[in-house]
Amino acid sequence: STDDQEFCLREVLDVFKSCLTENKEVVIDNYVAGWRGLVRFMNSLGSVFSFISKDAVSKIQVMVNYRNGKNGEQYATIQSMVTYELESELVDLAKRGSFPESGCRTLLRLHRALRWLQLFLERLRTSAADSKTSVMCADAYNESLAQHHPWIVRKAAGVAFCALPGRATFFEVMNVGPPEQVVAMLGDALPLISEVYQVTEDLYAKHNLLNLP
Ligand code: 1Q0
Repeated sequence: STDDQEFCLREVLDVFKSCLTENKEVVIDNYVAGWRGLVRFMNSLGSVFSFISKDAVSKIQVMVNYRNGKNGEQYATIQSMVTYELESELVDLAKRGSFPESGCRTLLRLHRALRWLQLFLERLRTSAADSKTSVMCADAYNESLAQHHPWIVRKAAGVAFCALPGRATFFEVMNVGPPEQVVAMLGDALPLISEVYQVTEDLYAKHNLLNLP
């Protein structure tokens, strides 16, 4: 709904809000749209982050391709995707093999990154004016995604974090208004992001999919 200049983080986070249906299914189109918005935000921070956004973009594209494919209806929600791919045996469960880009494993990578986002935004929300974004980002990363990344990726991520702009610039780029408003917006958005995260986490746990290769 917005072009590149008109980035507003509130709108992006609202997309995540709209992911959950009444019976708590996660709508993949909205989930993917939320990630698109985040990637746009990340790209506006500079080219140091492009190795991160490239990977996110390629995973987004995998999901979009499933949606547009002949079994697109099966990929309407994360729940329907899990049921479909498991019943049709389209997932490499123990080691990578015939289905290196299953919807289940691809979405799991984004899901883990959503945990990072949740932790990072929570730190930003409660941070003091002089807090360092690089430290908040690294702490959130170490608590989440880092556990799934090899050493070389962790190293590169650490370098990228040092290039993050300070808290004030960050808040400005969000385009939400003065810091008080950013904090309030994050307070509204975070519980919904957490809910999307938790619903997905519970689903994956129930089907034993949290460690897909
Ligand atoms: C703003 C700073 C962004 C920092 C993002 C932290 C994540 C660092 C991740 C670095 C690794 C990326 C390189 C590729 C890794 C893949 O190997 C890995 C696994 O996939 P696979 O196929 O090899 O098994 N991929 C992933 O783990 C997916 C990583 C996706 C990261 C997507 C991050 C996009 C985030 C954007 C949010 C922008 C900031 C929002 C903040 C808004 C509020 C101020």
